[in-house]
Amino acid sequence: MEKTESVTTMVGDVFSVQVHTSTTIVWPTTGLVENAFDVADAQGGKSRLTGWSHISDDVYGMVAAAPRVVDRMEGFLGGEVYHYNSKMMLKEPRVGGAWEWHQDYGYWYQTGCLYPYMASCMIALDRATKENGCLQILKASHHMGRIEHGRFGGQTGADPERVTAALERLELVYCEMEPGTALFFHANLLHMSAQNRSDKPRWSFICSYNAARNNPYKDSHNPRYTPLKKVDDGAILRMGLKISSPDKVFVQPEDDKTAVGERVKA
Ligand SMILES: O=C(O)CCC(=O)C(=O)O
Repeated sequence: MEKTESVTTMVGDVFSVQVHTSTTIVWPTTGLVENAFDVADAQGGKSRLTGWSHISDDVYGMVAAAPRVVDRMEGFLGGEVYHYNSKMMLKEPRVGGAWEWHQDYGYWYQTGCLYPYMASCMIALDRATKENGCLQILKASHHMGRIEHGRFGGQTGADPERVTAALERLELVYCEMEPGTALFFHANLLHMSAQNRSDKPRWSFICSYNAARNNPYKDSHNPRYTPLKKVDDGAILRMGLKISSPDKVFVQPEDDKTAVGERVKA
């Protein structure tokens, strides 16, 4: 049986040593910036992200394989999980775009997952506030089940009529987060984030998991079941500032049929 009762949980200081902030690293050498792409929001803005499918031998790979993340996911989803994808969300000052209301399963339904036995962990790298476009969620909306999704800008978004009805009935929570805080949420939780009009970046790392028993029935840019090797707690620190491994394979915008992405021009 799927466990979904308490699946939206914010855990303070999951990563007591802050991995980095968007301003402390020389980003262009890591591949994270070179492989970024933009996805248009519905208001003329562009949301920037970099994605990859497999856990890599770098600090973000160690975070995605850390027991403090994976064990919680296995508790939420009621059994073994594997890594489905990781993303760096690069919400830049003043120009960072919005994410329209959606359920992640609105995307992953399209990638051949029969059940919504999927969840994500969002870790704040910068301080996330209302001003710089923190995540907004509709509390307990995952109990609504999958909502129809369509195309909004370049994104997959939830049926606006349903979203309006849900907004009238459910509590809207602004997930303001200190760096190192992690938010665990179910794939059917309705969420969005506004454009960043502030002068502060809002970078976040998101790692997502699928239940091993929910192996997709078809190929997509996201992986089929691949056993996840958990690492010990010290692995993150041992990686130090190895932000990206040289053999890391990034998702290319043309491979992702669930969104219309545009490569960022150098
Ligand atoms: O980074 C954000 O603000 C939103 C990310 C999001 O909605 C997602 O990855 O599903």
